[in-house]
Parts: sequence; structure tokens; C-alpha cells
Amino acid sequence: MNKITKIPFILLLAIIYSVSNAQSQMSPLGNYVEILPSDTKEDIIKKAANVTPSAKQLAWQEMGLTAFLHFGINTFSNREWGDGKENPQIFNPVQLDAGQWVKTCKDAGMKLIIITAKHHDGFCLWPSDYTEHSVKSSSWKNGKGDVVGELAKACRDQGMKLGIYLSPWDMNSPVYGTEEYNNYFVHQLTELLTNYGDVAEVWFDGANGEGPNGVKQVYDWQRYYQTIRELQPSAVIAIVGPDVRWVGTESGYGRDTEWSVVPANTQDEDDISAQSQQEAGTFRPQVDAMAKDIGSREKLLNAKRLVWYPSEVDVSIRPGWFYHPKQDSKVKSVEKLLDIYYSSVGKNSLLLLNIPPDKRGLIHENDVRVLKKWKENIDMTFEVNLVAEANIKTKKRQNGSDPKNLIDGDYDTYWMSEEETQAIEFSLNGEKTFDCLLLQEKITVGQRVEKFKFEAKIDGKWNLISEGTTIGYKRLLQFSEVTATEVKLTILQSRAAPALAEFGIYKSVNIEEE
Ligand code: FUL
Repeated sequence: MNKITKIPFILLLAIIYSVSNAQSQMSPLGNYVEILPSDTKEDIIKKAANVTPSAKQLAWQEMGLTAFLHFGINTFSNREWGDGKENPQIFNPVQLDAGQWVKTCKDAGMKLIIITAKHHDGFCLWPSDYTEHSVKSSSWKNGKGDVVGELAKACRDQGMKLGIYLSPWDMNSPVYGTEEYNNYFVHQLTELLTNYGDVAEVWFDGANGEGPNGVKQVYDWQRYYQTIRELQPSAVIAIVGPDVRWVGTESGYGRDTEWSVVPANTQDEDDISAQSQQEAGTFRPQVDAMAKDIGSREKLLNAKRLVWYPSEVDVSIRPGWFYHPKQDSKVKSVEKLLDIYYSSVGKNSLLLLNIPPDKRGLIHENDVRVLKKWKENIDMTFEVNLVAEANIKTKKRQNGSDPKNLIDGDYDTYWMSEEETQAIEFSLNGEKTFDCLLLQEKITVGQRVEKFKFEAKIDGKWNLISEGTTIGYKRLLQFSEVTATEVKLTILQSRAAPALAEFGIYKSVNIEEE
């Protein structure tokens, strides 16, 4: 071949390469996709690998840490579940300081606070126009107070997002169990979503029992969801909702294998309204939240549709959800909370940690102290990525994406390998000692990794240190301390070429409580 014909030949090769490469990748499909009767097993897996979060799901996931505040009539009756018959006069948090709540949560790294505006007892923390069973009838501020208003203001002042828990189950409302209750509930939602500025999350509890007349309610979920979409289009609707799924326990521990893409089942599998509900943003997948496996290949292959439905881990810092003086000595330890952090945020979930204000209207000193130490430990552990200065060795690059993106501390940039299985070696700058691995997939490309292993070179030999299945938004793995000069990540199985945003190794810090 002479020089003149050689150039177009190379160009031709490049074109063939990029076309075949483009075919092996799909563009993101959005957070919902229908499975067609003509789809092969491979097509279904490729589709799953290209389902991605909606903008609000992504913003939600990136918060990582959020707070739950269970506060209400139960705080004063010293109960976990009220019955709706409590005298509202007993509610009197004389030292209430929403600024202290927000500061405590902010100092602990939380980005959003969800308040129980109304729990199952029906008592409202804001002066609703639709019931007398609220702060209006309490002795607090002679009935002129508004807890939701004070919290919303403190959140605005300190740059914290606000979330609303409004219990669908209401043991006080005389209309519970009738169609009129759906109107009542929508009126309350409307008050909460119009009078208090931006709301980033609405949390619907699955607990659903009887009302004062011994009747169960048939909830008009579609109407509730539409109301939220209309009034607060950026808010995610969690648990009994279309955007965020309950992890399935209240222990603080998520699954080792946690898929954000799951089958979008409906109650009736022939239900053609799924598509139109999805278009309206009101489609809630029917997922068995407590099942061990909800997103494996096996589950996907039987699905009619797939959806991005990420997991939230809710757990209380104390044994109860509400404050009880007897539990002052039972606040979870720093060590326990760190374990919960690794097992929730570190397992592709978001942590919603409950910190119940006490009868004074303050977060108790014991809780504040533990939270402070917990945050110090997390910050110090993840301050220095020991791989940040490493030389990286990979087989190939794809689409010009640079493997250095893995260690630049910037989630937005990522490295995409050309193949579904891949090994990446990091030659450390001398010997490093570490006991924690951090991995992040770029979820706007898709959650893809199904199996990986992590090795370290010790005395010139590769040793298996840890292994795992899913990565997702964030995966943290802890192991006994290792000192090594090189480390290696191998992606053993993936649904499509993986897109990895961050890789880190860390030495954990363990400052004991004083
Ligand atoms: C449960 C409720 O019954 C508890 O009281 C608490 O609010 C928890 C977060 O959800 O279903």
C-alpha cells in the first residue's frame, strides 16, 4: 500500500470502530422503559444498563445524608403511636429552637430535613385550616405557633432543604374512611406545599390502619401525586411514591447487592395505565421492598417494564422514632452510626437518619454529641484519597475518557472502559496503608457493574482484599488494614461497559466518644 491509499484506510478503520462501538452502547433511556415482546434477553439487559435517574432522583441521590425529625403529640404523651384522642393542650415545647435542629443536622453533613408534619395520630404541627387538632389548640405560644413555619424559615436561613412527612393514616379525622378524607388530605398537602417555600421530598408512610370509626381508607394516590407534581415539581415522592423506594428494613442496613433499576410491576400486569401514569410522573412501581433480590438479571427478564427506583435507608438514632426521656442513655454510639453509614450510603442508598427533638423542642445534648463525633470520623476518614497521586495502568481507553477522572475527586467526570470486563491498576507513590475502598458509578450513564474484585500487591504478589457485586452511586467496602505499593480493581461482570466516576482507598479514623 502506498502512502496515499494508507490514510483513507486508517480513517475507514476509525469509522468502522466508532460505528460498532456506538452500537454496543445505547443513549440513556430515561428513568423508565417498556420491554417489547420482541426483546431478547440481551436486549433487556442492555435496556436495564441504560435506565438512568430523573433529574430530581439524581439531585436526591447526591445529597447522601438526610435527617428525619419525628416530633409531635407523641413527644409529650411519651408514646410511639398515638390514637388521635390526645388533648392538644399537652403540646408545649417551650424552648423550641428550629435553628438548633438545622444547625445540628447541617454540622452532621445532612442536606435535607424531613419533619413529621402529621403522624398517625392526626395532630398537625402547622395551624391547618381544616382541623382543630393541631398546634392551634395547644398551649404552645397560646395556639399561635407553627412548627413547620419555624423549621422552613430556619432551613432557608441555613441553606438546608425541607421535606414533609404527612401520614396518610389519621386516627383523629372524623372523615377518615370516606371519600371526603381524600379531599381533606389534598387540602392539607396543598397548605404544606404552598405556604412554606420549596419542598424537596414528600414522604408517605406505608403504615395504614383504621381511623376513629374503625374503617380503613381507600387512598386516592394518583390525586396526591398529581397535587405534589403541580405544586412542587422538583420534590421526590418517597416510600409510597413513584421516585424513591424503602430499603425494606428500619435497621440502617441496606443490601449488599442493591440495584436502582428494578422491574416496574403494576398491581394488574395488564394495566395499560402504567405508561400514562409514568408520563404524568405518578407511576408507582409495585416492588416487594423487603425481598432479598429485587433487581437481578432473573428478575428483569420477567419484567414488562423497567424503572429507576433507588433505595432510602431510614433508621432512628434512638430505639424509638419519637423522643422518650428513658432513651437518653440509648443513643446509638459513634461506632454503630459509622457502621450504619457504611451499610447505607456505602451500599448504593441514601441515609435518612431520625433525630427526634425532645419535650423542650431541642435536639438532646447526647444526640448532638454523638452526631458531631460521627461526622468528624467520616470527614477525617475520607479527607485523603491515598490513590490520588497514583500512576494508572489500563488496557484501553474509550471515547477519549481519561482514567485519571477516577481519582480527580469530581463525580461529574468519569472513565469508561471499552469492555464489560476490565482491570485497572494503580501504582501508589510508595507504600500506603488503608482499610477502605470507595467506588462510584456514573449513574447518568447507568448502573451496570454486577461483580468486581479488589486486589493489592504485597511483597510483589497480588492478594485478594475484597470483592463485591453492585456499585451504583456509591459503594464502600471495609477490610482489615493493608499496606501495599499497588492496587488493582477488576470488573468481572457488567451489564454494559461500566462508567466509573470515582475510585478511592482510605485509612479509617476512629476517634472514640469522650
Ligand atoms: C413507620 C411508622 O409507623 C413509624 O411510627 C415511623 O414513622 C416510621 C418512619 O414509619 O411506618
